[in-house]
Amino acid sequence: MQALLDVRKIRQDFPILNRRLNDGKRLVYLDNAATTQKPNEVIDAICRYYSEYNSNIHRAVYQIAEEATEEYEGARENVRKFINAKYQEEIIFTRNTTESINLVAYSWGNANIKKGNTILLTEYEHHSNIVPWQILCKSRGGKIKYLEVDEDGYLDLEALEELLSRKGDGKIKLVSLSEMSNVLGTIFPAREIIRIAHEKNIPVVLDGAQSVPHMKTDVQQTGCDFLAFSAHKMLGPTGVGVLYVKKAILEQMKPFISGGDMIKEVHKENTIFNDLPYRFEGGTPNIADVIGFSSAIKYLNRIGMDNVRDHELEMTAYLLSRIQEIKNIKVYGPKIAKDRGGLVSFNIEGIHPHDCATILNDFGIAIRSGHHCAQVLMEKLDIVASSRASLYIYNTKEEIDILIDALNHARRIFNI
Ligand code: 7TS
Repeated sequence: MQALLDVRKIRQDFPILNRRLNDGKRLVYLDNAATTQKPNEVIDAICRYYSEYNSNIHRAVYQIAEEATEEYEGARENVRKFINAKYQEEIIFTRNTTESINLVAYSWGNANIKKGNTILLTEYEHHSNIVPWQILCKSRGGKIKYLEVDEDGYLDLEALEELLSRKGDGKIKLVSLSEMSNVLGTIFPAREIIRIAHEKNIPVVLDGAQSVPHMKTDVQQTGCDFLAFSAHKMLGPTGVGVLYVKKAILEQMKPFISGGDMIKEVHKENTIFNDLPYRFEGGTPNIADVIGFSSAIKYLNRIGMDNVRDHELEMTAYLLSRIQEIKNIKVYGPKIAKDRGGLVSFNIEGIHPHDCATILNDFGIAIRSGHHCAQVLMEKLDIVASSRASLYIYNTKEEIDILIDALNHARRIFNI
């Protein structure tokens, strides 16, 4: 079968993949769910901004400031197209997924959550989709309910429908969930979940931190009301996130960060806020990295998000089948590759995940170990930590083989 992506060619675009570690071992980077590597194009775009047209945006009339504004706003248009949003005004640049969700919790939440209202999350959420809601509910007198995830890493949509049908005191006012779990790897049926919620007029926040980088996103098709994601998990720089909000909802929301750039007029006693989306981007934004992110999107568009997904599916199927050859291993999440994104979390009985990651490091392999900012899920799984290997467009089957050999080596060290 012909390879889906020209991975050899792609790898040449990522200078860090030439890095040698520990007596010349090649870096095997398998921590893409934490952050991905950056291609030359992204690094160059950031360099070009600082060396050719560094200036502040949205204010000056001189040429380089106009160039910077044009590139920054061009990035917004690229993001809009990438997720198929209807209007540019619906795209807000933040620092990361965490800030995007905090913006929703603060701005939408404070206006809409009242005493006794319930927010529905799931048990597999990242802390950034739990803590802002806890803080909101503490101050507003709201409650949080968690939709259970089953042993194989799936949600029960009938249980969801039942919960969302509750009337009176326990009525659910908002659903906020991740489209793909950063621990289980499960891809959840966002479109179906949103359809069920919308039947009851309940808005949905989608945490797209793990899904947007790995598959085609179409906010008009899924119908989500809010979508949060981070540039750094999709070849872009750190320090840039996106919040998409449906225009009709955004128009009703109050600003989150206030000060310069988000205003039209300021007087001693009152302020007239700027138009959308600038009203939600107070202060000088991360101009260089937004421009870098725009390059990352162009890079992904050139590859094609369907090809990204197909490549990861092939790699995930291979990783899943090979990792299960290892004795005494417990793999979390769905057994079927197509229900997953490109990550696999696991524990080998008798080896602490941190020891496992440390031994793998001797082989030049980078994986994450720990609670993955998902301690509610860890409690559910009755573990404190796991190891996790996560893939992207530049990973190969050879790298998976290196991982499996290293895991077997770890087993031998521990006599397991
Ligand atoms: N939501 C999910 C599902 C995530 O996986 C992460 C980051 C976030 C939100 C927060 O993103 P941030 O850009 O604001 O930090 N997940 C991980 C991870 O799994 N390992 O490191 C970061």
